[in-house]
Amino acid sequence: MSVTTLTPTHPDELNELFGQTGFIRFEEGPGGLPVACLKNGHAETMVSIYGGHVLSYLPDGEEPVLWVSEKAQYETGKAIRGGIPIIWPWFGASKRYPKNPSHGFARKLTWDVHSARLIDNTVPQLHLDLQDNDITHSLWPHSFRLELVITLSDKLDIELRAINLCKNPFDYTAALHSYFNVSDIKHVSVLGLERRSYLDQLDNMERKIQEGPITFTSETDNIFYDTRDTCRLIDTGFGREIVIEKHGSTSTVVWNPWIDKSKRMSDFGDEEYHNMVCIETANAGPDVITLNPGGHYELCTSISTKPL
Ligand code: TA6
Repeated sequence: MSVTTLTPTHPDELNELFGQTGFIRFEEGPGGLPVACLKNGHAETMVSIYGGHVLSYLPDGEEPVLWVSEKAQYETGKAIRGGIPIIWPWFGASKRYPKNPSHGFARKLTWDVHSARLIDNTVPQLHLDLQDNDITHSLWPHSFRLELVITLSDKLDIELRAINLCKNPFDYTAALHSYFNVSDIKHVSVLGLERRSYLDQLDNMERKIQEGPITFTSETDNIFYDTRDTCRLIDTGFGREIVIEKHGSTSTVVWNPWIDKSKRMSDFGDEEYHNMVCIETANAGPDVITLNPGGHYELCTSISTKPL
């Protein structure tokens, strides 16, 4: 069952329609997938039209902020390991449709380019859409539109707007599943979730409380809920902190697969867990969003860096 997109996917046609000389350019990316490259005086970012997937964020003169596995697969029908996968309309396994793929379908479909523009002649902004189609209907019986707006200023801003086009309400969970690049997992800590409650996905979703800063000595897979807090990823090896602000999100998921799970994933190098950590801006676990007919809801994350 194939679905064609509303807009072209060849870079030449996309540049003709949406290119912004010097700021937004469409190219053939990894695996031949069409990507949009956004750049300004501070940084550059690459976005795969397939999956609506931010692949990189590189502030000038810095180590990459996002991590992508060297074993990532860039094939339609597969999720790209790294960057910022769009998790929608369910986080993890679907309770209602348990046979459906984990983490929903949005990251495994080609999105449409809605528009590309330059704000104040310096800030490139890309807007992608995903509309319900035969494939989504076979997995989830609702009409919707997702609008993904990516803005590159001195921060990387990502807004995922969900719109209910049905005659009935629907529930969903979601995440901007950000993989961050770190010098070494032993040299990092996460601030901002102290004293927050979380569900431990490795301990039968046991409810626990985070005492101090999060550090990593084994597989970690925690859904913090009822938190609107900004997180800070402190990396003493790179001498920087990554600041993860958020809006429209009451969950933050923190994940490192560590040794055994890394080995079980074919698109994840056995030793790559040393150099990544996921801090995901989400609405997951008990934080379910209900959209009424015609309603919309925005999940937003804003990523920036600061020297330590
Ligand atoms: O966000 C953490 C998590 O739910 C982990 O349990 C792990 O499964 C990760 O997502 C990656 O999931 P994926 O389906 O992309 O392999």
